[in-house]
Amino acid sequence: MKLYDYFRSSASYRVRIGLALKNLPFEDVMIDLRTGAQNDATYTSIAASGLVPALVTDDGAVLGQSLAMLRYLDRLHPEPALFPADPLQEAYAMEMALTIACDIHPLNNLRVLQYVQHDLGVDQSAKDKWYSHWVQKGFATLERLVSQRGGEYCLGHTLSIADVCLAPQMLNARRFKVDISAFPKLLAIDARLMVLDAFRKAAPDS
Ligand SMILES: N[C@@H](CCC(=O)N[C@@H](CS)C(=O)NCC(=O)O)C(=O)O
Repeated sequence: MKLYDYFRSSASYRVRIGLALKNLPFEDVMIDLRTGAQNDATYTSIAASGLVPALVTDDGAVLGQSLAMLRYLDRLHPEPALFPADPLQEAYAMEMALTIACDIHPLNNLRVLQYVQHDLGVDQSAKDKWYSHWVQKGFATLERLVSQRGGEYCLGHTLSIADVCLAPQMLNARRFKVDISAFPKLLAIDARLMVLDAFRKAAPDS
């Protein structure tokens, strides 16, 4: 497999965690978001969205969307399972994962931040406020959800897709200096995740 990747991309980090948890080898191809390489025709001819990650399977199929990739990998390599077999538990795990992947991350993605800053003329401090606002709003939801359903990890005591999405988003929040002190349960789960080999190996600084 080949992963089109950028070390700081949290969506890519999700997939790197999944690959590491399942111990799957892959070729890592860096697309440098700092230089805009994601918008080059050479990349958009491979990845329709011009976003990272993109996964090229062993059969040569190209997948976009980190959660679609993780679901695909989970179907092919079920251990350890990232999507609970029980339908209700799976829906709970997806609810948390999508709170991050749909309700937080897209609002704070690079192209969105660039648009609000350069096209709408928003200054740096307003942009930072925007960023923090959406992280804190989404994390408040997650903190409530893990209070009800969490344990050692986001959903009980077993790792799931929710944890795979949480750790990268926590890292992003810290990088952008968002105050996350109001989310003690998320902080505790993140601390437990970040001692796991797969999460460390997949981390941007590893
Ligand atoms: N929903 C997509 C999000 C992909 C995405 O937004 N990737 C970001 C990096 S985390 C990106 O490529 N940004 C480039 C840009 O905004 O130009 C997924 O989960 O794969």
